[in-house]
Amino acid sequence: MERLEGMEEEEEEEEEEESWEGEQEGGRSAEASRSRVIVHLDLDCFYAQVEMIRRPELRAKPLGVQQKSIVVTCNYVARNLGVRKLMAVEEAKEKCPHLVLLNGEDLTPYRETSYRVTELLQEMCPLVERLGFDENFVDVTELVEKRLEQHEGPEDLAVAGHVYGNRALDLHDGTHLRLLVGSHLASAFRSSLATTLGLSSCAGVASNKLLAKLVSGTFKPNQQTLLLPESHQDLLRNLGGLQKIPGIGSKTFKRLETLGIETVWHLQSFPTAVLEKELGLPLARRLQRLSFGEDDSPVAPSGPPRSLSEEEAFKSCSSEAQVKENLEKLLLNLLERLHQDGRRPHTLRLALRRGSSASRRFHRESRQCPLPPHLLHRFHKGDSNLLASLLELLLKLFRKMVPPEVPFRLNLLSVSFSNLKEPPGSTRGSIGFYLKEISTPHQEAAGGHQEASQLQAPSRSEATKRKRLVEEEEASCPTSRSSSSPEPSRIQLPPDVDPQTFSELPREVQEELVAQWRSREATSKPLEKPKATRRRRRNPPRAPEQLNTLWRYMEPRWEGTPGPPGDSEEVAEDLGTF
Ligand code: DCP
Ligand code: MG
Ligand code: MG
Repeated sequence: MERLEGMEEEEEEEEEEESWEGEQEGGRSAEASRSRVIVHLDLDCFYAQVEMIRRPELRAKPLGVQQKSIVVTCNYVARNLGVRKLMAVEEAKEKCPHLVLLNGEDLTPYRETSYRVTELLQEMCPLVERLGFDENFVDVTELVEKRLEQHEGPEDLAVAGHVYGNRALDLHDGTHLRLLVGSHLASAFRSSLATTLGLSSCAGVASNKLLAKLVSGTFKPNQQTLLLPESHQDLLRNLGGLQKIPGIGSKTFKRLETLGIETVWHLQSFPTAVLEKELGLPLARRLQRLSFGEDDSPVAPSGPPRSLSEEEAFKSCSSEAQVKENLEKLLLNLLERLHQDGRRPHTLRLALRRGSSASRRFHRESRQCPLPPHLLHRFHKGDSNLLASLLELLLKLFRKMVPPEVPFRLNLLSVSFSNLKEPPGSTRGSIGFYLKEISTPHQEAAGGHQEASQLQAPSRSEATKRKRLVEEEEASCPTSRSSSSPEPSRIQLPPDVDPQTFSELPREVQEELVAQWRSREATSKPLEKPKATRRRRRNPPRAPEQLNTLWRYMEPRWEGTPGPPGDSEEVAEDLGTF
């Protein structure tokens, strides 16, 4: 399949722009954001690193990852020989005749590694937000504060990595001190990624997401950079094009260009009143704030992906038979991924792009529909008709965009499943599963159900995930508190439940559990043994002391950790049932 995530970033640039700006509205106040410490991590030559892990004998060779006729990335050996990211294969081979090219059209290994990176970071700090495949933001503000409290100052007075502009730190300045500790944390994150997953990365440490992202690539590869407030303006003015600022996509860039604004300095010094008149007050203000490096957007912890998509680009696709063939291929891949994910989609979406390569940008059209109820229960059962039914739905969506009698020429098709939910009765996301898993070793051994690894005390990451499951459960099924429900503290707990754990659960969850146990008693049916999920197999529980030294900076603080974004954010365009 084609480089989906990268392409999405490119194609939906305006969308990304919206979301970056949108986040600012709900953000913290500018005052609070000044005191934050944010780390941005970006993996080095990501796809090429994944390939080098799979084939270590290629490490010392110039290596490129090819999708269609483009080298989407290459290792640093190749970069030293003149090969660049997104170079045409032909040109790359001219620059470097010995370039080894691997096909990178199957994104599975990159996707898997990407999630392992985020999971590992989440084990070290709960506030991790994914950005694309190879980037993560980590809000380390609280870890820094804790560290400073514990040691009454930084443990090590030397900055880890570089300081942008080579400025000296003033250790009497609280902001400098916090950033200094942030640099130690960033270094620990990077070491952990290197030792655990064998991946090298770059990091930026600054007081907000925008600046951390902008500074992280200053020294590459495998290096990190701290940005002091005194250097904000230098960094911004040295950026070059305005498009380097995340949040300024092509469309906005063009609008600014027509006003004669081409650099950060132009934008900063452009009369605000004129900008407001031209672009409207909210956009004008946001853009000018971005140009000064102001960004209040919080690091929003990422949950599992909200949708799964696959797409295929081609030179031309102009018959229904070709469309069908491509859709079937995409569906097969998606069904395999859905099977591994374990959730069920409730919305199906088809996107296409027409015309020549010149009109590629911003010309995606899409239609989506809810999946009819009779199809929902056929997911994950190896139902051979499922594929045919989904294909039929997709063709109907297709015909809404391309009427039968109209000739067409497409260069991209994309299918996505969204509004993903745990299937009813799944123990994976249920609170029953949560309690079962954190039962004591003694109780589990007596029950004899759990695998050996699960008999150990849960690692913090596992516990955090379970906590999230509870939060998801709470979010998705708000239980109206019944006045007749019993006081949970007075009920008789089943033998496999740890009373301490139970007492710490929110009241609503306790009540729901009680209801679940009652119905279990009524039917005398034991709780199902939870299925091991792929995510969990990929990241088996580890004892906290095995994780890394960052544990000493932390105390449990799961209470404030929001769960994955809810489905309420999904807006399904109901095209009626088919
Ligand atoms: N990617 C893609 N298509 C794009 C951009 C990126 O397929 N248009 C993929 C390939 C990259 C990965 O995304 O390996 C991450 O993108 P980066 O821009 O971070 O590039 P790299 O990680 O490869 O290199 P660097 O070391 O410069 O970060
Ligand atoms: Mg990268
Ligand atoms: Mg990147």
